[in-house]
Order: sequence, then C-alpha cells, then structure tokens
Amino acid sequence: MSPSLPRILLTGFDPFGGEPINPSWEAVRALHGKRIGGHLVVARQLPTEFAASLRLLKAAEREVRPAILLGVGQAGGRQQLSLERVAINVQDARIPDNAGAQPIDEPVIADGPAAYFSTLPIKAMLAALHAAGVPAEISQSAGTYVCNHIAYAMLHLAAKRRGVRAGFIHIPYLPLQAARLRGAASMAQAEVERGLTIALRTAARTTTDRKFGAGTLD
Ligand code: PCA
Repeated sequence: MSPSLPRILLTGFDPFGGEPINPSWEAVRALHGKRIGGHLVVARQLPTEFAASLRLLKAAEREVRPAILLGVGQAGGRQQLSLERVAINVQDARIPDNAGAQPIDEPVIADGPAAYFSTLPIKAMLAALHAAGVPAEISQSAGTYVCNHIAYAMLHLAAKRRGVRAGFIHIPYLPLQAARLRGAASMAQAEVERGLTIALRTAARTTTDRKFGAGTLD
C-alpha cells in the first residue's frame, strides 16, 4: 500500500442507546487499509458523544489529511443505505449521548452556516448501488443527533480545504440487532461493506454528479 495514495477518512460510531453493537463501526473497521477507487481507506471509531466525537474527528483529519471524509452511522428503523444530502447546524438530542450530554437547540459550530449540502456525488453513488443490487436511498435529513453533528463537522472541515469532499451514510440495524427488535429492518454486514465500497469507489471516481429525480413528497 503506497503511503502516497490519497486517503479516505472513514468513520463509524461506538454502540449507543442500549445496543450491544454499532453496525457502522463493524462495517467501517472491515474496510480499514483497503484500496478503493485509487484511495487508501483509513477507518476510525468515533464515540457517540457530541463533544468528544468532534475533538477526535478534528485530530483524525489533521493526522490523515484525507481527500474524502465519509461518516457512517446506525439509523435504526431505516430499511436501506441512506445517502445523506444535507447536514444542519443544530444539536437537538432526544436521548443523552454516551457521556450523558443532551444539548437542545445548540449549534454544532457557533458561527457556521445553517447547513451544508453533501459534496459527494450522491446521485451517482445511488445509481451505482442500485445497479449492483444494493438497496439505497437519498435521505433529506441526517437527524439532529451525533451523526448529523459529525456530518456537519466533516463538511465544515472539508469546506476549508481545497478539493476535499465529505458526506455521510446512515445504515440499518444488523440482523442480530433486528432479531431482538421485533419487525425492525436490517441489512447483513457483508452487504453493508459491499455497499460502502461501491459508494466510495463511485465517490472517488466521480467529480460531476449525475442528475435524476430521487426526492420525496414528505
Ligand atoms: N447513529 C446516531 C449516532 C451514532 C450512530 O451510529 C445518529 O444517527 O445520530
């Protein structure tokens, strides 16, 4: 593996909300060290904590100097890979984070813009996932918890660095979680890893996004 390859900083979270496992970290850690689309993947775990996740992200970004930042998080209840279109400058926690913090209506970055759009080619990524038979959708909201916080922070960091792009993907529960949560949707880990690989390869190779409808009425 050449140290001169451009890098992808790929993050997953530790378990939260009483779950024993977080599928985002399980999938992300499996891609650490892989070469995807001419980039070297560097995987890092972030705590599901507002303050500490931001500190760790900033330190990892300084160390890795990625060309692409992709955050991955669990979205229990979602049925497919969710390519996030937008991150908003608010923290509004329905449950306390893993450090016990529960910010309500506070900004992620005090003087930041209201929102950032993903700078990854989400439509091209969606098309590639569908072509490969991976269930995926565009999501119009990453929520207001730690994932949105990190998605916003990644886009804020990327905005300050020329040519650096960032985005966020929410993933469903793993089957072993869904087995305890009656009726919850799930996706097998191997399929999540395959999907993330396709999404990253497409992101790495696509500079101009495609244009086709993938919006919603609600
Ligand atoms: N999902 C949470 C935070 C950590 C994670 O994996 C969220 O969607 O905000």
